[in-house]
Amino acid sequence: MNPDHEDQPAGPGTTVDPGWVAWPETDARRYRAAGFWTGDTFADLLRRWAQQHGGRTALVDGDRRWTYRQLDDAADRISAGLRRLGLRRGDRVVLQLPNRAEFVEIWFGLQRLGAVPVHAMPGHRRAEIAHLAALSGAAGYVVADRHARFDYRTLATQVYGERRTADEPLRHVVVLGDPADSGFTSYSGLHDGPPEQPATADDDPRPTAADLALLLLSGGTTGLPKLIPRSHDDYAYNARSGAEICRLGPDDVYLAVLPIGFNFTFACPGVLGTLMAGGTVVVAPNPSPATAFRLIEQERVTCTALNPPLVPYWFAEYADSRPDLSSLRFVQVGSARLADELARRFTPTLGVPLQQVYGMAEGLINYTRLDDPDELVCTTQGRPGSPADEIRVVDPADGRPVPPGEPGELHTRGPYTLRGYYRADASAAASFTPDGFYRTGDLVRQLPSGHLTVVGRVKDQINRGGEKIAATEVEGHLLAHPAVRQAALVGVPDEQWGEAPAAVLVCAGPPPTAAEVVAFLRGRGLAAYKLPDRVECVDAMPLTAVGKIDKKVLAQRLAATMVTTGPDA
Ligand code: J2J
Repeated sequence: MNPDHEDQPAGPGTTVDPGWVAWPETDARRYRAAGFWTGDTFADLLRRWAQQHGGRTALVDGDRRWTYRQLDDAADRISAGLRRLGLRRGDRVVLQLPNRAEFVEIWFGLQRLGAVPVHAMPGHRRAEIAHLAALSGAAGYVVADRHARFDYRTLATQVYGERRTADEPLRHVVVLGDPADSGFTSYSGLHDGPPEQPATADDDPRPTAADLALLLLSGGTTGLPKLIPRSHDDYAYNARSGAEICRLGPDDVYLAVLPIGFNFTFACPGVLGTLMAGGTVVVAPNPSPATAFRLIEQERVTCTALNPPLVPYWFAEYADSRPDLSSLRFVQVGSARLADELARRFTPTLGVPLQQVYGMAEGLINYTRLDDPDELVCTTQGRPGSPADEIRVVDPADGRPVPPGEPGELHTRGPYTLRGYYRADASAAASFTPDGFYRTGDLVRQLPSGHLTVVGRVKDQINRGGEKIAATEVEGHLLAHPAVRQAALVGVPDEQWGEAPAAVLVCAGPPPTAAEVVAFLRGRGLAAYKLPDRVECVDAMPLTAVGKIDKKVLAQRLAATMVTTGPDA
């Protein structure tokens, strides 16, 4: 706990970055007084963990291991290297690395510099990265050389070309691995330099815990995806509350299976929560169940987090290879709705307790508790992680609370839920109520115990097994096709992903084939998970009473003409 933290003012003006909306001072005071916000920055936290747990293992990646002291030392070196390069406190840096321990090293290196990591996913391509870089005004971009048969240096060259002459130029690209002839900075060069910070005339004051610590990408509903500002205070609490709920301690070993920069993997309680508890983080180089099982046995992993599509693969691989999973205390499943039927089979099949997690990068995280009765664990997506999380379940039409137990839209406010998007335009205000509740766009029912069941969605988003697709973003790209006059992206049921995107188009002249549409979207630099699995051309769109494209009707029509591949087909 930082003894000065009570004196730190919150609100605009305290941060070097005016792009985000801080909590009102009255709430900030309350969160500090209750001990939720401790006044520690991530740079301070890592230093303290190194003092407390120095020789213990913090990180494992293949046969490479980092003690807490080594991780702390790496953060110093990287911070000094980034500073030599010309990066400064407050600079935003897009971080796009696969599951490698270096993600954690550089994340803390950026924190030590006071720079702000912007979490990108490995699947993101030019459209997403250029948008992230522009919206955040990123000065830096960190990539791996190659991963999963994709050359990130080519992507970085494109983005750098677009952004280097912008008002807020992208100045530096760092490559983990071989920069080849890209001309970019090599990560090892940064890492292997002296740990001393070169003193400069403009030596920046240290960031405070009320400052912006990182930016996460929202799933998006309208327009282009937005950036979520997270402060040190709020994000550290996000991880700590998760660690307390999961009772993490120094003997815990967390396996990062999902992308490490995903909020779920990184801080719920994930990587940060495990480090806070003095435990060990093991990085899985790929999400396959065979890899996970091998690492669980080798490293005696105690907990991990999955998305629902992985669950049947775990069942199948378990039946085949019968691994020893006895070290696992629990497995978290979240990011999309886990079918009750799979939830019920989870523990009988794998012999491991299940924890459902329903969270969002915007803040609120719900967890089923480790001692909850089976019925709650198998049919709900948990209850809020903090006693200070405020929940309202309302009629989306008028915002009035629905009767207890009835479905309604979830609105929430609390010590780790944002009050506004980063550098948001006026349309983003619609995501919040006048009294600062975030409108999640999720339809839930709340039980008397406080547990929430996710029953649907009012936002125009498709959840492809945990990967979120903002329909309007893809529609914008579809409309750029010369033959397309109208476009709608809708979610259709999918056996593997739960839900998958389908595009419905009204075209002028001969309609493009599905393959042409997908190639066109790829050419525009869209991530593969956003590409429609199905493309249908129609003469006219069904319209609602107010003249909008009726996506409910479209979804019904698509479902009615689904190609069934089951035994009854
Ligand atoms: C149904 N829908 C869910 C669940 C998320 C932990 C866990 C997940 C995320 C995440 C996260 C769901 N059942 N169990 O950041 O820290 C849908 C909801 C929600 C949206 C948020 C974390 N868990 N969802 O998924 O920002 O629609 O965060 O509003 O990517 O995912 O997506 P995202």
